[in-house]
Amino acid sequence: MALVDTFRPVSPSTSLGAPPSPQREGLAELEAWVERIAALTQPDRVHWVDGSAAENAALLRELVAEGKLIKLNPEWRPGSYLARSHPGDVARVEGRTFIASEHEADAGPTNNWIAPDEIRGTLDTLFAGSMRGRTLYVVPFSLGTVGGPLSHIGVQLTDSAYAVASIGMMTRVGTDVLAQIAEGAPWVRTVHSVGAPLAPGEADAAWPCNDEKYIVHFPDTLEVWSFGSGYGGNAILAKKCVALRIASVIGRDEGWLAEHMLLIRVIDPTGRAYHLAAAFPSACGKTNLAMLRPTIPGWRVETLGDDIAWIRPGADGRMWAINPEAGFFGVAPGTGEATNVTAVETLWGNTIFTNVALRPDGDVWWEGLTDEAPPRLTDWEGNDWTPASGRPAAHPNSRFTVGAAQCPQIAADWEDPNGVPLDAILFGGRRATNVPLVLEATDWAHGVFLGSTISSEKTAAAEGTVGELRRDPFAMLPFCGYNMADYFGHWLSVGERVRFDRAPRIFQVNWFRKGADGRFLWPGFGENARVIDWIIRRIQGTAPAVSTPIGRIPAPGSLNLDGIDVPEADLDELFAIDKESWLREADLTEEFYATFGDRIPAALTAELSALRYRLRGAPN
Ligand code: GTP
Ligand code: SPV
Ligand code: MN
Repeated sequence: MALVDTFRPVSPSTSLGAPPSPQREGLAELEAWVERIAALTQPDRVHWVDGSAAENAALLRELVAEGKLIKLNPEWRPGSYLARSHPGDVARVEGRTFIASEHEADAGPTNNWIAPDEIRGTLDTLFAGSMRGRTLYVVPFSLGTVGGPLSHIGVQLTDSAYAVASIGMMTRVGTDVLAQIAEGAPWVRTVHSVGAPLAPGEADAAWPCNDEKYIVHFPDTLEVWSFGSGYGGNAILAKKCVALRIASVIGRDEGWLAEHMLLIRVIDPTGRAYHLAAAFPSACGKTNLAMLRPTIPGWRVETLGDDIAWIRPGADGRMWAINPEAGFFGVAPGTGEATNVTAVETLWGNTIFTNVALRPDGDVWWEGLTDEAPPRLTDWEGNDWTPASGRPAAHPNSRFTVGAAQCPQIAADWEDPNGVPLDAILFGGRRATNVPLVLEATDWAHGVFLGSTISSEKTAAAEGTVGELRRDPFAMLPFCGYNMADYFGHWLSVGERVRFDRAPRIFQVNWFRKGADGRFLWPGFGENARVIDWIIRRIQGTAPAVSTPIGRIPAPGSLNLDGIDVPEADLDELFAIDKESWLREADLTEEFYATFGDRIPAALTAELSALRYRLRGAPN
């Protein structure tokens, strides 16, 4: 079939007419690179992805025919599919993620550094013949609208059709990106192989992958090489690898910020609109807040993005942000009518689900979709399941992939290439203790200090022990492509390029504080609108706050609690600031900063000293 033939929709002599030589050079470089990688990986076929609906439909048909996707019952879930991964390939592999900068110090202590020369040799060996028996797909993608002033383009070479279908939803893919390359636009090179070559006649696995995994970034040459995994951020390289790790390096050099942040527009009861970006670590509530349905009357939220924001100081002295992605790759468990009805509505169809459970009627289910589990399911590994099975039916990091346009509350102008001006930036994490529900920074440097000290309990989004507390500054620990201390300094310097009275205000939030009995003290989800309401009234200058040693918190009575029942004792605990614990946090921050040696900006060590001074002087 046409799909598996070598197919070049844009060639210098045909679709683009007869371009002058720079244009021909742009494509020639791409073609030469594709040929080089094909010679290394030895695929049976090369397919240039044009991004058309017909091509996507053919890909999905082929994936179903090969047993790699299960077509869901169109009566319940039209145009939707279920993929079941290999049980050893279910999340990002942070231990196998490397930054191959020339100098080790440029990767910094929070990244796994590897010498570029050494790893190039390893990759050459791993990728040699790795696509045998498979198709090499050439996927040109744009992060941000094609040609937008804040957009960047790249090409992913991959032997996974599942990855191609996913990238098609998560980014803008197709021939108009090739036209940009032809015109000489710079582009990021990414190569991905599941690392499972097929001998002639050998049957394929439903989820081909390799036990050995490498996710390698070359920040000096803007390249990514990923081997062995087909899952999420390991395989959709435009997402974490390019839009965060590589883009953070480009942003450092060009004066902007690539951030692990959701982006929303909040409209108050008078109709005034505000734009908020919020950085929470993986599986800590970005998608949920991005799709917030406020429980307080008169407020509305429009979704702009749920995972990544690119932020740049504008000529007007404000900070402008775009969501570079075109879809959502969201956590399924915990997404239900009661928690995130917007997500549930978004997933009505045209969705690829990965590692959720299958219902006997051909629809999907996961923990939290409904209060009660169906009596009989097939679990994410393909085994029979009943509520008595004693294990989750869906993997804790099971996900949905869906186009952003399907979100019922997506902002009408979500694709505006200029983005939106930011009014506030929020930092958060999962903290059972210490961190209050909401806290306002006193100024930009204090806000950067708050961002740099974020810690959070580990979640299932990456391999490792769930629940363990770790530092996750700016929610960027796994995603910053260079030395994190330099990144803190970059935040400080970008802040100097906005007008002091137009800089976004910075807040820290924590939906996850728990009582002594282990239950969440704050109802969360839609009720988080009450915290947003306070934040916006702070920006308007109408909500009172009280100063504490760690920042400003709502003055008693200033948080709108009409219509919910949060016991007075819980409220006290939500905002309790224990001096001794905070002095211990300050010690831990000092230890953390020390890992960077003298690269930590002086403004941040000054913030730490000031915090200790206030804590020691404050009455208990
Ligand atoms: P990534 O896609 O991995 O970056 O995750 P995310 O930050 O988008 O997290 P998401 O919104 O998918 O939420 C992850 C989990 O946190 C889900 O199980 C949610 O139900 C839960 N969660 C989200 N918001 C809240 C909240 O306000 N309170 C509580 N208790 N849980 C929440
Ligand atoms: C995250 O882990 O922050 C995600 C999922 O958004 S992945 O794309 O796999 O990184
Ligand atoms: Mn994320």
